[in-house]
Amino acid sequence: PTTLIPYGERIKLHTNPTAIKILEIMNRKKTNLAVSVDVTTASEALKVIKRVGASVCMVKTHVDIFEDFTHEFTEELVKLSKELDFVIFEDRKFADIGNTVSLQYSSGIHKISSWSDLTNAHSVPGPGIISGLSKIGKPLGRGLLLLAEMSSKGSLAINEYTEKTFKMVKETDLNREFVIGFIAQNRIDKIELIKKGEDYLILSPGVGLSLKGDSLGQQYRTPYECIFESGSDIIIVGRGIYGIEGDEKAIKDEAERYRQAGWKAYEERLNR
Ligand code: S5P
Repeated sequence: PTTLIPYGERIKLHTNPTAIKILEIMNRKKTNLAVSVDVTTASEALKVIKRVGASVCMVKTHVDIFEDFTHEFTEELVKLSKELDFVIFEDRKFADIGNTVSLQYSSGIHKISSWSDLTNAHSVPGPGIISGLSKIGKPLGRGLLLLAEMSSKGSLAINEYTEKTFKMVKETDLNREFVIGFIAQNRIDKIELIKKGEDYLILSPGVGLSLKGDSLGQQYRTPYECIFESGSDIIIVGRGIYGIEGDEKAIKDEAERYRQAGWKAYEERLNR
């Protein structure tokens, strides 16, 4: 199965430039950690990114949270992504018809497609959402993840919904030219795809080393549970890292602690 193949050897199974870039960075920096920077100002986000950048393969944003969003922020973010070697993932969770999402992706205040390597979408509208986003993102070498499962309590994205999301991708984007993986809690590409040279990236949010949950339905698992037990490829950590009490160094150290935990779980998985 995919989970026994090193990240570096999975590069050749992809053609999408963003998928290749992610796996190359993971391999080079020995990290399967993505940090989610859900703070309310762009200036605070940049501070966090500078502290965690060395430990991550990916920085995830919700730019619609920022009170002070400007394109100077995205320019600075792109610059940092090159200097510190990570990909940018705007967690936009598109959920509309193809025509609308293509406009939301390319236009408006945020112009997400112009700076974000990766974004994501719900499968609820059907395959048109993939086509709409692909029209904009594919020519730019961007990647898309579909949400097949969620970390929150009571999520409706389970069982048949999850399976149908996976099938939708297989049927809509035959050669994985744009959809490079899924947000999921488990390895959902259970079929022995790898034999056919097919590979998807599984990214799991809801990760904490000591956090157990919040009052709004979030549920956490450890890096070990995600990577070793569930076969996920990348852990997404938000409050567990940027929310840590302490000085500047505390965030940097915490990111490094999660990187090590995630990488150790991956190495154990390979040697299983
Ligand atoms: O199912 C999901 C999907 C996502 S992308 N559950 C999630 O929590 N997320 C996102 O991951 C969420 O929007 C947030 O940005 C991050 C988790 O943050 P944390 O602070 O709970 O680690």
